[in-house]
Amino acid sequence: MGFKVAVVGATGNVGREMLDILAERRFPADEVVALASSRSIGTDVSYGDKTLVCKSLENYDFSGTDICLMSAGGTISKEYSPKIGRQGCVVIDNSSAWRMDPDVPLIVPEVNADAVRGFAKKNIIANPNCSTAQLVVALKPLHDAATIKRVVVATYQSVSGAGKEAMDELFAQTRAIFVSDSVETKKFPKRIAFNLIPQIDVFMEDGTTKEEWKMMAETKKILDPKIKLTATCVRVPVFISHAEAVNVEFEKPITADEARDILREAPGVLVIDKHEPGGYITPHEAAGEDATFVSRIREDATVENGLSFWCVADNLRKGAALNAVQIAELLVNRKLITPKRKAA
Ligand code: A2P
Ligand code: 11C
Repeated sequence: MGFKVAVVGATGNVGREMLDILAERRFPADEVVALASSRSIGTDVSYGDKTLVCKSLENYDFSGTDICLMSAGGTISKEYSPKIGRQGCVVIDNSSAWRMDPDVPLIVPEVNADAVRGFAKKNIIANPNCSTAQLVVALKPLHDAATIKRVVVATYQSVSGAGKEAMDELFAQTRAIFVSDSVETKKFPKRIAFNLIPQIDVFMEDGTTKEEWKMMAETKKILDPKIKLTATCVRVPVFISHAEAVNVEFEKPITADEARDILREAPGVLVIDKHEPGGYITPHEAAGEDATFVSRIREDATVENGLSFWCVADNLRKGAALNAVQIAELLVNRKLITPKRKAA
């Protein structure tokens, strides 16, 4: 018998991607259920070559469900994930609601798979923020080789990270500018079309934004609490994939050639790094791909043991849906869960 899997937020950017990836990777599911708000009851969503009809999350009985992939935002997750967990269904949550809870593992399978063992306390496992996920995939092998002291990162984040309404806003504004119509701003604090916005999520008291804080706090929890990290997170008028300009200071010497060789062997990483025009990966090329692409690897002579690189990944896949499905695969492959429905 296979597993029964529910996808909550099945009509959203990440939820749709979760369904695609479950089908693509042939996750051993006997039954997949699509859930969203009551507004979406009856809406069709694709699961491989099948069509699922959305049901409402409210009052859904999870007692026969093994795994719930949850991507409906933090407020919904805070309310529902503990209840679902108590019904014996493991929640893999894509929101920020549980990431810093000491009883909830925060997992990127290529980086800290062993930490998943602690999931049974609440039956909740957290998926990191998209900008953190790709960063730690690239940092982990370098940290193992030369011990990271400090990271300075600037992000270039696509609008899909802010949900499907945000993608519609970039499209509508771009169109409005071309046809000389009035430009409406709803989801973003300023115009995003043909512009950049140096604010993602709300401001913290110290002037950083919550997105910048998340990158710092989540990297510490997933990779190493000793790593110092400072981020500047910027929204760019790109639909899919986040890019990051990363500068790293190490304790031990490491050359660009050594880093390139290490990254070429690293799980989840693809190095595309030719010193010629176009010899690097851009967000457009990373969209729809599973890898975290690393390019522009070079030594930084302004600090001792410094390296800089460029890192790009599909934020809806490695940054969200793919990572969540990989966590589900980890539970299955390590036999940490078994299907509730047994063979007759
Ligand atoms: P719905 O389409 O019914 O509103 P995105 O982040 O791309 O905007 O998607 C958010 C997802 O979260 C959507 O699938 C949305 O469903 C879902 N969602 C929003 N509110 C709820 C709710 N109260 N219960 C269940 N799912 C919800
Ligand atoms: C963005 N990184 O690009 C955000 C989206 O904590 O899961 C994901 C927010 C989160 O807007």
